[in-house]
Order: sequence, then structure tokens, then C-alpha cells
Amino acid sequence: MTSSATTRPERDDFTFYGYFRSSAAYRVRIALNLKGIVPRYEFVHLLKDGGRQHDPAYRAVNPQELIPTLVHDGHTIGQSLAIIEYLDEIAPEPPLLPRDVLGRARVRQLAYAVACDIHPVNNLRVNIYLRDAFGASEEKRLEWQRHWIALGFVALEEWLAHAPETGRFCHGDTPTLADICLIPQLANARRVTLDLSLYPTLLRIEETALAHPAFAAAAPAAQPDAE
Ligand SMILES: N[C@@H](CCC(=O)N[C@@H](CS)C(=O)NCC(=O)O)C(=O)O
Repeated sequence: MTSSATTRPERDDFTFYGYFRSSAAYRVRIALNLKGIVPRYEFVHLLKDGGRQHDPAYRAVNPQELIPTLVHDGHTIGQSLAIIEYLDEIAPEPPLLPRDVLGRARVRQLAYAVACDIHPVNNLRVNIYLRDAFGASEEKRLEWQRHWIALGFVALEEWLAHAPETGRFCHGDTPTLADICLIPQLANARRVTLDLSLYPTLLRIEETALAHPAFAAAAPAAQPDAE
């Protein structure tokens, strides 16, 4: 783990453990940026030395050996959605969930479709297991990822394209938890060269989001640990 040297003023009560390419960390970076919170960054390289998420020092922070982790005022929180909802509760403006109960359900539906169904089956440790236990080649593992992402994106496109609630973002004209999950997943989809032309609404929302400073500053390539 190494500390960042950032030019922005850091909050010494927040420490964020992340990795530039991690989409779960990317989600939290977007939320932190939307809330205007600049944490102290600790970079956990997921590939070096067999994966530094497995180092005892990091395991003591997060026994799941996954990133991201946020430490606030000495309290340690894992799981990106738990972190984001925590941030939304301690810093309510701008809200990351709609005020109305049906709106919140819709946004969570979209967010969980990414975070609970698409992302977990494509994680690094799943890919390593596919390779080591089943001998899956790199091409087969890419095919695996494209398959699961496409399956999820078909549903997201349908939900988003035909709903009056969809605005410039997934829900209305301001970013919510749904965009926070979608945009990093689109970055992953590009990494595995998924054909995105079938998802015009996702692409339109991505264009809007990437023009937003909170999303732009959270992009993998904009991180100090980017390679
Ligand atoms: N559900 C978790 C997923 C966290 C996760 O899978 N993080 C990935 C990076 S995106 C990771 O740390 N992978 C390390 C590994 O697979 O060994 C969350 O939302 O925080």
C-alpha cells in the first residue's frame, strides 16, 4: 500500500483504499467527488506481488481482501454500496437516491443489476479461478465477461430506454447511485471489448456522465496510480 500525493486538500478523517482500475473503487470515487470529500488515498495494487489485497496489512483492514474500503473517523466500512449509502447519509447533499420511495426502488434496481449481478461474476478472483481451476484461456475469460455484461446490459437498456423516469442520467437529470454503478461497468465493458452499439441509452447516459466533473475526476485514467 502506498499513499497518494494529491494537489487537492485532503480530509484527514477519511482514508480510502482503492485501485485505479477497480470499478467498485471507481463507484466510490464518483460518490466522494459528488459529495466534495477528498480522502487520503491508499493504493492497493490488485496485481502486483500476487495481489496486495491479500497482504496481511490490508487483510487487517478488510478481511474480504477486496477493495474498496473507507475508513472514517476510525470506523472501517467495506462494500462500495454500503460506503456510498453511508456517504449519502452523513453528507446528504447532493442526494444520491431520489426522495420518493418508488424512485429509490428504481435506482436501486438499476444499481443492483450492476453491482449484484454483473460485477461479481467478472471479478479478478473469479477470472483467476476460471484460469487456474478450469484452464480457461484469456480469450475464454474475455468471452465469459462479455457474456455476463451483455446479459445485464440488455435488461438495463430496456429499463432505461422505455421509462419516463429516465432523464439525462439514469433517473432524472442528476446523478444517482444508478449512474455511479453504470459508468464504471461501462468502462469494464470497454476493457473486454464488448460491442456497446446495442445499448444506445447506456451510451447516451455515459456521455452525459463523463462530462460531469465528479465522474471525469473519478475515471481510472485520472487516478494517481493509473498505469
Ligand atoms: N461487492 C464488492 C465488490 C468488491 C470487489 O470485487 N472489488 C474488486 C475490484 S473491482 C477486488 O478487490 N478484487 C480483488 C480480487 O478479486 O482479488 C463491492 O461492491 O465493494
